[in-house]
Amino acid sequence: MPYCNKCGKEIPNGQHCVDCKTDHSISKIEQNKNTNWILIVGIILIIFVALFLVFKNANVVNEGDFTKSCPYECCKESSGFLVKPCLDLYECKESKCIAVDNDKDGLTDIKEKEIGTNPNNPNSDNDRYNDGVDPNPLISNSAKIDLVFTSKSWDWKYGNILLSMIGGIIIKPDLSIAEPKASIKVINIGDDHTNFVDFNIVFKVSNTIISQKQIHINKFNVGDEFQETYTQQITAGDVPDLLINLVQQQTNNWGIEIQNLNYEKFP
Ligand SMILES: [Ca+2]
Ligand SMILES: [Ca+2]
Ligand SMILES: [Ca+2]
Repeated sequence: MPYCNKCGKEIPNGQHCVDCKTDHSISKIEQNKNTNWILIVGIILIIFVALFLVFKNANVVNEGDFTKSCPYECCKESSGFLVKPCLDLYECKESKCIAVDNDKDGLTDIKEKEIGTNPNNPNSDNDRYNDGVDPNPLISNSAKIDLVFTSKSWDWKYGNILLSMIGGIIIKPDLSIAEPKASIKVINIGDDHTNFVDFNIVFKVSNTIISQKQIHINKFNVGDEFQETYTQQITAGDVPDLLINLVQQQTNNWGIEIQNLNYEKFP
């Protein structure tokens, strides 16, 4: 039986294609052809859109590998995968996002922002302890030395004063003419130790320094107490003639003082 392209079907013998009662404007075959084209164009469009999205999301494409997306929490440039960065204040370490500790003081930058310490300074309050171990990282720890006299005395040896000189001239300069004595108590009432405490005990007569002792204490912890009694032998040769005369006339005018107290301090 003859086939009519216009009708899209066979026509009985004796009839002609022109006799088809079908609308011949678009045959079924042409309709099928058009449908196929629409499908092909649609698929191509979908492929283009998919490729566009893939390349848009890739920040850096590694040489020789354009498709491997990062299967981990993060991937660095040299990882062999597409770069996948971490959030701000985190860094990629062994494919994991780890919070940054820029100044390496044991506190992350996130934590330092939270508590107000400086993420770029390991010791925000400039004391002995870094932020990560400092119980008060914004308040400087420091020793505070309290030093008091518990007693003072000055033992004049009047007999020796008389024996040590004749007519205002010292004849026995090694003779002890006085023995001042000072008992002190030192306490660290601060919140940090100090590696040293230095001070002088100064012995005076009529405001003239006639002798002094230099005291040094090694490491002194918080709450430590130190008590000591210091004596100083003063010989006739230690003091000028004038002072000996003064001592003979005014022996009560003496004084013992602490001077130049120094220890480790932090701002
Ligand atoms: Ca830190
Ligand atoms: Ca810090
Ligand atoms: Ca500190």
